[in-house]
Amino acid sequence: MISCLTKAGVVEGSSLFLLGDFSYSNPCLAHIIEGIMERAANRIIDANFNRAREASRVIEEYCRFALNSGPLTERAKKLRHELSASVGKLDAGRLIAGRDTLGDVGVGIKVDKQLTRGSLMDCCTAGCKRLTEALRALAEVIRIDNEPVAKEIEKLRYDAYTLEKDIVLFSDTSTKFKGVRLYIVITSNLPDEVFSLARECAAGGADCIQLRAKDIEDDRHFALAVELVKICKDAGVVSVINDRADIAVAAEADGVHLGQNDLPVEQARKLQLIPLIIGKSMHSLRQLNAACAEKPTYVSLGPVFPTATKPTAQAVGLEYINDVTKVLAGTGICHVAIGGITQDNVKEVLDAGAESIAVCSAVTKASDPAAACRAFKNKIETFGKD
Ligand code: TZP
Ligand code: MG
Repeated sequence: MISCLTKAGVVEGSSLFLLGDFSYSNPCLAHIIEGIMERAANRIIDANFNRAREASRVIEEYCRFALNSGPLTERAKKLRHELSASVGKLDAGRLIAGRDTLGDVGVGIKVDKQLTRGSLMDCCTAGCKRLTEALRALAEVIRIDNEPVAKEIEKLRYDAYTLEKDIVLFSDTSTKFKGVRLYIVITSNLPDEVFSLARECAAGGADCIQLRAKDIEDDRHFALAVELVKICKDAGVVSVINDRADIAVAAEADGVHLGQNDLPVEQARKLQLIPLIIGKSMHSLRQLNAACAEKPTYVSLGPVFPTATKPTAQAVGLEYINDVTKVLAGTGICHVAIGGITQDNVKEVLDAGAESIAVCSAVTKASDPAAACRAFKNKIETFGKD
């Protein structure tokens, strides 16, 4: 099967030492060496096929059970199946015949920290590294005898790199956003007002604060964003900038919130220097598929009720919240319900299936914004426990 392997063979442990391109005077010896090298190649293919399959299964389980992301799970699964299909084109009998786990000299060899796994993400990262290493080893050895299959394996290696990147971006941003239950939108372009509100909301337990500054020059907008991000970072609160991906990136905010007429999610993502939380407004079921296809970190659903903060927008109602949150379950995309939410109606919104609540005027126009945040947070956190 792998005849050319013998050309540069160095066979240890069998008392045969050969270097260079030999023409064997003894056909019997040549035949033996050829067999030994073919077996070695089959062992490498068998071991790395198993390694790659197992690694892709770890990745798939992480996407499925930790990230709860259907699309990423599907990609990991597809990669595993394509790998099996490619290796399935080789001679399975020879591969398994070469297996010698007990005689494998590499089994007991360990290096420091090799097995360090501090989190599920570490398991996934280790799986991604192992997968691409195994795919590289597979392609190298398979190429000796079967260039078309080697090419398929190489393509899978590039798919694996892209999958790893998408998992890290998704994992980083959605993990950060998953902790957000109370999201405060500060609609103002006045520095003193923005900063004092941000401090009070952070003190009151807001998990995320969005700067929604309209009618403002870029330089002033940027300065507002920088200070807001600082306040949020100091308080351990997620910071989001409305409308402007460029300002969000330049101010090193955690995220940007995009409306239907803002930059598309994909283009905003291209600007990121670190994984950027990307939110997208969704006002109707009709926009659901398009919004999901863009793979934002979260979508905002609203306005749930009519609101003076966005007077031209049509209220979507509680049934819509119920419908959309059901569809979003299993996509890995988070959501916040927004629009006209007060302490009197927040329970209805949670009842309808919302897990996170975004509030503007009921907090920012309250006489004590920190106390208003505290009251909202308490209602959200105790929901379903009474
Ligand atoms: N998007 C949909 S409704 C809304 C936005 C920005 C405004 C929410 O403000 P409020 O005062 O909480 O109704
Ligand atoms: Mg906008």
